[in-house]
Amino acid sequence: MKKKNMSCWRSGWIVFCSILLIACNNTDAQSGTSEMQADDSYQMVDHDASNETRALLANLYRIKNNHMLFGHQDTLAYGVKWQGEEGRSDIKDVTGSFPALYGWELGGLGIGQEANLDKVNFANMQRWIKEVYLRGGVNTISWHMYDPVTGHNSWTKDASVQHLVPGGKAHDKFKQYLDTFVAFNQQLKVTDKQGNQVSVPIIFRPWHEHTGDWFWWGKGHTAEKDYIALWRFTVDYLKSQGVHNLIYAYSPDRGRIALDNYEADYLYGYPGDDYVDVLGIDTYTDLGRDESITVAQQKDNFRRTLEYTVELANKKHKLPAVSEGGWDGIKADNYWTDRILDVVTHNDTTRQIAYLMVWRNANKQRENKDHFYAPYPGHPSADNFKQFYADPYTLFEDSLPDMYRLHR
Ligand code: BMA
Repeated sequence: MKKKNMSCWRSGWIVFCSILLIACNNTDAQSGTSEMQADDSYQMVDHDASNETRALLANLYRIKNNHMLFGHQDTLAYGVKWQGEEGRSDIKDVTGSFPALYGWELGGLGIGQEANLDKVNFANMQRWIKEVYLRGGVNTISWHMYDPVTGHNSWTKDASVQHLVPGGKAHDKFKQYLDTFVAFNQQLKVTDKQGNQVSVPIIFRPWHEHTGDWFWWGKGHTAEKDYIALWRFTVDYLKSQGVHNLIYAYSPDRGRIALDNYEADYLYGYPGDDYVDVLGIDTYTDLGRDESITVAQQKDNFRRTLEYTVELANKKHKLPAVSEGGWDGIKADNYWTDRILDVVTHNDTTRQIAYLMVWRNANKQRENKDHFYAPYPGHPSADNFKQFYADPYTLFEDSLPDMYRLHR
């Protein structure tokens, strides 16, 4: 168990649960609805979302004012200096705990590959997703989809989205791509401790970074209305196929959002409040990449990014998150406490960010490049990361409450 202030966490949780119990009893008495609907300040995209999926979102909301889940992409699949070792993660190697949030990537699924674009076998991914759930962790999935029209990978500027949306010439083909996810998702079923069959809840983050122009669904070569139609169709289609374990995360890229025009830039392509559960932001820009400005300026920009995202999320009754980001190579020894913790805990607004996920630790032997966003044993920021881990504000898997049940 994480050596942080667990007693404080527990007592806070007990107080919260007591309040919730009263609220639930009232709700039950008045309307006959279940405890899952006790919080009515937001509506889920999927009105038929499973109880576990509802509970996950509700628990993220409840946690977000006091804690932030830390996430890492591909953490179980490989690390900077290892691959193919079950139960290993660079985060666990450094802290003793797995991260609270696990990112996974589907690129290659639509074209029938056995492994994704980063050579992560899909069957292994499914097994890990289920293991994570049973351990109490949270899973999130992105999709660098190959272009169904041209066959090119995501990083093309082909104007294809217009052909995928309803009425487009490749619409049926696009549905087949989505069907590969439906089939993938059908395998994400586990038997929980009570003996129930559960579809593992997933924070699904399609069509990310569309404010940039590097993906074929990005700004510049995709009309805004087509992007919106693409997103809405994706959601409507998945629901129509009986998929009810998803929380939908929107995640534009901060690099193409002007801080002075944040809301308008952020909402470019926004599919509407009925289609989004999480207001995410992908930011590398604020977290080290932009070395042309001082550290103080970057931190100030990050603070503003967080504040604007949280404020907008609160206005729209959505969950705010840093859906993806970090600094390739982590080139500051005090990175975790200085560049991240110090800013996310800056004030009552920034503190409301629900989770922050850093990108993957590419395996050097396999990919022949330095490309990592989390520390590993021996990295100069590893000790600093232990401080980040020990801070009561950050949540790793070993300090998560049960995320899949509303606590009575
Ligand atoms: C990018 C890089 C690529 C990778 C892609 C999908 O940010 O990490 O190497 O293929 O994400 O995971």
